[in-house]
Amino acid sequence: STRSTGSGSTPSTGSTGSTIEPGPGIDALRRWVADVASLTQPDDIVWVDGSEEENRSLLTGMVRSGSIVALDDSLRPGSFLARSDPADVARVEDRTFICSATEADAGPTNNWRDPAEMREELTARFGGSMRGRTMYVVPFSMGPVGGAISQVGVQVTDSPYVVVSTRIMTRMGAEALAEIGPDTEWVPALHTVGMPLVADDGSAVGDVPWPSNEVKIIAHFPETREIWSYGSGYGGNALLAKKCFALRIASVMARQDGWLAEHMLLIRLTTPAGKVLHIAAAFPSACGKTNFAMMTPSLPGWKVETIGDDIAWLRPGADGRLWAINPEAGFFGVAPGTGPDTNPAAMATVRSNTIFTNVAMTLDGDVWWEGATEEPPKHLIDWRGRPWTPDSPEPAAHPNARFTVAAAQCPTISGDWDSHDGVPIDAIVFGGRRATNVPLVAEAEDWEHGVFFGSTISSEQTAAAEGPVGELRLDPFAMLPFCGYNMADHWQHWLEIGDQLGSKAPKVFRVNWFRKSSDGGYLWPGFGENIRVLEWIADRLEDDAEVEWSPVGGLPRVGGLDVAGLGLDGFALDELFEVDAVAWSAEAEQLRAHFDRFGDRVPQRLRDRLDQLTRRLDAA
Ligand code: GTP
Ligand code: SPV
Ligand code: MN
Repeated sequence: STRSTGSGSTPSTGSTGSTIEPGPGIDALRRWVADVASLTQPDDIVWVDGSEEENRSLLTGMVRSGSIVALDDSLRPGSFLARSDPADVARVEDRTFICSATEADAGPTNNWRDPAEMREELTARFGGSMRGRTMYVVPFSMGPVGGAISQVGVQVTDSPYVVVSTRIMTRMGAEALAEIGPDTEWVPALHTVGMPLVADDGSAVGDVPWPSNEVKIIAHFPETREIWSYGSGYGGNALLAKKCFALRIASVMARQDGWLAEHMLLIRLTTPAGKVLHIAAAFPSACGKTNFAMMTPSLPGWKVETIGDDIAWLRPGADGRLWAINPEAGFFGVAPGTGPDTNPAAMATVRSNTIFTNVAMTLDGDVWWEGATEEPPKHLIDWRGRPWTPDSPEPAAHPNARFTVAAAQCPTISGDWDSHDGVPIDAIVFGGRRATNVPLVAEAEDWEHGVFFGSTISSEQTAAAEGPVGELRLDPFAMLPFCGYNMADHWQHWLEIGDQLGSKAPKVFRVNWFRKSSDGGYLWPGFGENIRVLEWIADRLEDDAEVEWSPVGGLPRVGGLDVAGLGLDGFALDELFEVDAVAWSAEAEQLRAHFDRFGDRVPQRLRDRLDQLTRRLDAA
């Protein structure tokens, strides 16, 4: 049976749900679940336990109802394909809200709504929203259960897809529930796809494979640490443990309690000499975190092990260094572009027990996406379920098609990926997708300069969110869509963490794999060749490489970066590192406008760094 903790499958008749009050502890949890049920009116309540048996029965039920397809068991064992509604394929940033008490606390880069007004609107929308459906109560731990920096949350959802996905992405079920004692703080997260199966007049509504609503609202209440998500079943909109909790709400917790919640991958790097280094890197969505985290180094003797591919929680440790954990337990990775040459580790990870969303299907029941093989199969079913051939005008997989798979299945996973204390960080890397201006790698002078790097990341927009792909935007700390409070306060918080770390602070770097030549091709081969940049970073950490200081940071000296065998001509190398003072002066003016958006919340130390950049460019 999937009914486990016996906390009543009949909704409580207690309060009306208009005043859902989160609070610490298990009694508060029971009350909250009862209140949500009386508001949303599901047919059934199921407390999930996370067991294998429960998972199998959920998947079987979804196959039977047609909401997912079982892939061929010999080609892709234990794996499934979900096709979303074509209008529900990515995060919806313009429908994502930070409902802090004051608008200034959300800051100019977040959509803000008055918390009382939003609560009222959501309460109305959630009213009866689960009629005819099952409401799942999903306890989860972010970070290893009982770990020093771990946190628990409970998501209520009417989507079984969300349940099976959360089981992969977090430590979900009985163990997490057992963490919630009378005094435990847990984050309540409400989710509905917003498509009840019973209309207001009582008539039945037919279900669809991917229920969702035209209206989508992803709301966060930082002061009460609550999440309400309405109308979407997709990824970051619906798997609330991920972006909503582990970044937006956690960033608020982290600021209050002296740690950091960041959109960062984590790796363990072993040099040929046997030196072990841990590196955290922040790149915006669909800008290479998963690929970097699973890198197969092209240089002999180097080893990269995966700790996390999307989110890191970092905290100063007792030894004064910065320690980090991956709060997740799985990967929700971009499928297109993932192939045996670019990311063999990811290809091996998704061989089995994987939920694919919006990829194409082969006629024999396997999956395919652009880049999975060099040549596409002659016939496919595209991500919308339509026949597809190589002559079809549209891609077979949606550009934001994803795989959901357990981290433990990754061949490059590090032995200490789920250690309770995490790993000590040696270097922090910021990156973005920039066709121009930004050099392949640059080093910050110190932590403060590194915070300046982070605060000024810009990147060309990708398909990970709704919006114009390719448009350049400032994405500070790769957190533009994920910071739960005023972004300028985030920069101040980073400066304060640096003050605390002092000489034990990690070194900071900026990278750009995506610079293009005038003919439009990438100048840098990327992927496994990115080890060459890591080699230079490792050498810098050991004081083994020289640096040439430019207005935009420290660059490798000529010959300092090992490019042997890449076939890059001197011209391409020059282009990769060119710092064009005129173009950068224009960029600096954009950065000034970027800072001005935040008014006097911008730390003076960062403004000074910008002035310094301008002075250096003028002198160059
Ligand atoms: P999210 O899961 O959205 O946060 O994305 P991510 O940052 O993990 O990006 P991911 O590694 O999935 O890569 C996104 C896209 O960038 C894929 O199509 C990759 O093939 C491509 N990509 C990743 N690394 C490189 C690289 O070094 N060079 C080039 N040219 N493309 C890359
Ligand atoms: C991202 O967009 O950064 C993702 C995918 O990792 S989602 O979970 O949808 O946010
Ligand atoms: Mn991401």
